[in-house]
Parts: sequence; C-alpha cells; structure tokens
Amino acid sequence: MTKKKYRLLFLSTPVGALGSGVGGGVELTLQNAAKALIAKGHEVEIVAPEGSVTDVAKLTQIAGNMQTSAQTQVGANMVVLPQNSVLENMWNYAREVQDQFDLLFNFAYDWLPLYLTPFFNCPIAHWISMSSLSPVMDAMVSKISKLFPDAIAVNTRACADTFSNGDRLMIMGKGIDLTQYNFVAKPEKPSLAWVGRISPEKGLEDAAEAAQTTGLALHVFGLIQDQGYWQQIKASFPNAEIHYEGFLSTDKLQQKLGQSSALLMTPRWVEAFGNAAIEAFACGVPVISYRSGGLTEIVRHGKTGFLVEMGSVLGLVEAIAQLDQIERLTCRQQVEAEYSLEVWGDRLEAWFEKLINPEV
Ligand code: HBI
Repeated sequence: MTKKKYRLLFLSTPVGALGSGVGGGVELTLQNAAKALIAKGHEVEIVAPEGSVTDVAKLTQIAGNMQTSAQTQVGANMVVLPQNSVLENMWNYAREVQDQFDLLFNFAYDWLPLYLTPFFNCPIAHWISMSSLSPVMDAMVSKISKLFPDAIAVNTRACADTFSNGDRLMIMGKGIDLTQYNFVAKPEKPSLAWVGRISPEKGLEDAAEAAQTTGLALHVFGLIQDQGYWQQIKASFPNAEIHYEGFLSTDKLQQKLGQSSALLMTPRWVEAFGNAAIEAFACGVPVISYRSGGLTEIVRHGKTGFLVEMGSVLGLVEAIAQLDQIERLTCRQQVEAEYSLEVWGDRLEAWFEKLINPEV
C-alpha cells in the first residue's frame, strides 16, 4: 500500500547557524535525514538560527541569542538559557505552525525541547546527538523517555548506555549520501587525517603525536573551536607535519579525505557516533580509533580499520604500521551495506510511523 507522505518540521541545533560548523556532526545528520526522507516523498522544512544556509529543504531562519554549548555544562544540575534565546524563539515558531505538520524532529541537545514535548499537540521526535554530559539533561531524557516511549533516538547503543534509562532510547544509526563520496583505491602518497571540532574532548594532541612519531603528514579538518588548545598542540609537537585544512563542505572534505592512508579518531569522551568514520569509509579510508563509544560499533577491527586502547598513542602508531592489512574497498562496502541514505531513510520513516500512528 502507498505509504502516507508526512509533513516534517526539523528544528536544528541552537548553538550555531546551520553550515557554520559550530553544530559539528549534528549539522550533517540533520541534512542527511532531510535528504533521506525527501527521497522517500516526505516534505521537510528546517528551522534554524539566523545566518543558516542549506540546499536540502525549505529553511526558516529564527533570530535570537545562541545557546550555551552543552560541552560547557558538563556535570551541570541547572539549565542555562540566554535572554531572547534562539532556542526559545525556534520553539515558539514551532508552537505557532505545529498544526501544519505531522511530526516535529528536534536536533537540539537541550533541556527545553524535551520539556516541551507534552505541551505540543504534534508528536515530537528527539535526536540526542551526544552521550550523557549533565545530570539536568539526563533527568529530562529519562522523564520524557518514560512519558513518550520511542520518542528519543541516539546514534549507537554505546551512546544510549551513557544515559540512566538508555534501554528506552531508540538506536537509529546514521546515513550519508554515498553519491557525494568518491572511492579512492590508492592515495598518491601516505598521510593521516583527523576530522572534528577542534576542542579538548576530541583529543587532537594524540593524533599530532602519532604524526610526529611516524613522520607522516597529518591533515586536520574542522572548525577551530578552542584556539588556545590548537596553539598548544602545535607548540607541543613542533616536529609534527600538521596541515590545517579548515572546515570544508562535504565535497571538498571528501576530495582530500580520500587521499589519506587512515583517519585517526582520538575521542577523549564517549564519542556518540563519529560521522567522520563513515565519511572516511565511503572514500575507502580505513579508520584507526580509540575503543570508545559508538566507534566500537562502526569500525571492524582488522577489516575496515583498527580499534586501539583509549588514550594509547603507541596503539595508534602500531595500527598505522599495519594499514597494508586493510583492503580499502571493504571500507566502502561496509558503508554501502549499513550507512546509506536509503537504509537510514527506511529506519527513520518506520520510527516516525510509530510516533504518528501509535498502536492504540
Ligand atoms: N550544545 N546546548 C547545546 N545544544 C546543542 O544542540 C549542541 C550543543 N553542543 C554541541 C552540539 N549540539 C553538536 O556539536 C553535537 O550535537 C554534534
């Protein structure tokens, strides 16, 4: 039977404009979710802070002051909201237009949208894009996951397990648009890559040390969120050949990423998912990662890369020496089988079906 076509309102992260890179991986997640669902015939409108840009769906920009990043609220038992908050204004807009939609899809890692769930007539799906960071956020995740079973999703089981009621969260995986990534069978010369927001919880210093030890060039992609941290890394590893490539569009990122011998992932926290890992695989680039969080469910040790002990630079160096064991095509094949937009779109659609037409 022909599936109903849904009208979906996506609400982006309030920490930065869509396309600025401040929102990190969740910007890619939101845009890929929109593409996956539009490809299946559903309508999507995106609500995001002023200054946002997107070419995947209709965009409504909302004014207001950016939200304090949750990384600065680790351990917090109080919620922080600026005056005239863009988050407050985005959800006021959602309240006004909710009757034009079948479902709201929230991408903010924030207390307010979760709290508002029972106040809306329209069902709300929440995408929790990071592992547990604060008790005040955990408590609201638990409360809403009890009130609205199936309303909250995370990327991986590892991420869900960092929350007190992780068993109530939906494990939704991730998807990328594979047509945007070109497979590179053999890079021109050996080099390493690192992708992510440049911020202490991402452990870039370990990748710099591995580059200095192996003498391989390290290409760094992503927004410099903490300038002091970045300067300190360069000062700590003066003999490492580090090339800062900036925060690039997917097309430019994949062009350069494909030339790497391996992507190093060095999270100092429970990495929710690591978009970069599946982007690297899509280009045929193996991933060498700390055995942390969602990455343990993505990297096939010895097949599509290596998982090494958390914080072990020596482990990274040893894995780099074994890269010729990895068949680069296997990396591409894993993404095609598990992380394509089609596979993810089916999963998202089934999830929304449950929230829009809950079995009575
Ligand atoms: N902090 N308060 C807040 N809200 C977000 O949506 C948010 C954040 N910090 C980081 C972030 N989102 C994204 O970079 C990650 O979800 C990927």
